[in-house]
Amino acid sequence: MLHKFRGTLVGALVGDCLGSNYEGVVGTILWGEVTDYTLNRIKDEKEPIPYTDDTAMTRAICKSLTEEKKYDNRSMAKAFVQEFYKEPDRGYGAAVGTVFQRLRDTNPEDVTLPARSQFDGQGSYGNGAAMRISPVALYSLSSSEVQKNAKENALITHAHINGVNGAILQAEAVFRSLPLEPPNLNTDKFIDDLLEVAKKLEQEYEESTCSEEKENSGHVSTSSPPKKPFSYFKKIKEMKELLNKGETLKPETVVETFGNGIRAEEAVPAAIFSFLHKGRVSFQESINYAISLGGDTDTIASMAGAISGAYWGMNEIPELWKSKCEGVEEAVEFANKIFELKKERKDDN
Ligand code: R7I
Ligand code: MG
Ligand code: MG
Ligand code: MG
Repeated sequence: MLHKFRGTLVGALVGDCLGSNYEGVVGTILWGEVTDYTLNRIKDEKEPIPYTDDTAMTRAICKSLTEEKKYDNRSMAKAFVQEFYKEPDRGYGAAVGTVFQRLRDTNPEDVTLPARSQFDGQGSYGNGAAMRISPVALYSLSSSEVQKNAKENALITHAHINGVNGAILQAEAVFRSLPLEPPNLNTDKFIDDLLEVAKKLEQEYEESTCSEEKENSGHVSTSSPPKKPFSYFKKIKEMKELLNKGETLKPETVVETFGNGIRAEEAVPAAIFSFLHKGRVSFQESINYAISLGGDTDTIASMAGAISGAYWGMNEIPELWKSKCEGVEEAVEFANKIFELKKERKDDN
């Protein structure tokens, strides 16, 4: 299992580093171009290929978990703020810096407060909560704990339901890959499990907004209008149909179906799809394929890398990538520590 913990964090890291070469490219990228970069051109890099905000925030989660030896949202918020002000130029999303500034300047009792005031009270639907969430999946003991911790963590920066649910689903995807034994991936089972999670999240949300509306009836509501949630359930169902066609799908078709942008509702399904379609073949294919989708390449490749790394483990990540990307050693150290922490928690239970 330790090699799978390492695979998760190093997988997320190399996806971020390699994908960042193309972040923001409009449209899909030719397979030959991607593989020429990731398998040949990087051999000539003299300096380590730098990681971006995706990894910076993942590291902050690792730091908080291993220092506190438990999940604590105040400590998480503090770790994000510290990491951001230490290196603000790692390529963070345009709006999230304001959250860190408010957290630092006002030190609110409730650390989710600054994120809730963004975008007219709707909160950010960016993929920034999902992109960093893999350590939470490693740390948590059960699916319900994964969901609880991922949600709390997401709410520090992303109040929008689509940002939160994207983080929960990405964490679940990593959590459910950990116990699987490659190379015989039961794609349908994997998808059905995620469908169940998505369905429950969407039902819960509907129930909570219904009861809010009842409470508010007769009063002039001061809260923002209800946020229409994106249906991850429907999208994952489409994914199942697409995968069962049993043919190699053109990246253009995939991008038309899922998108490749900074919205969590695009990037998370695109990453899960990259794992199920190509990550089942090898770790390497998963990353190259995720990058070939274009758009938010560092983030989609990082999330696909976390899921595929949890599935394949550290030894299946190409040596070239492990030797060229910045921060691999630290990712391994964090994986070791979280592995020990989880073992202690299991023994205590
Ligand atoms: O989600 P976030 O942390 O960004 C992550 C992305 C990844 O690609 C990283 O690699 C990095 O490059 O950035 O940061 P946010 O600023 O919360 O969200 C990203 C962007 O999504 C925002 O800056 C907005 O442009 C957009 N966005 C919204 N636009 C309109 N209305 C997010 N939420 C909204 C919204 O509600
Ligand atoms: Mg980034
Ligand atoms: Mg960006
Ligand atoms: Mg990105």
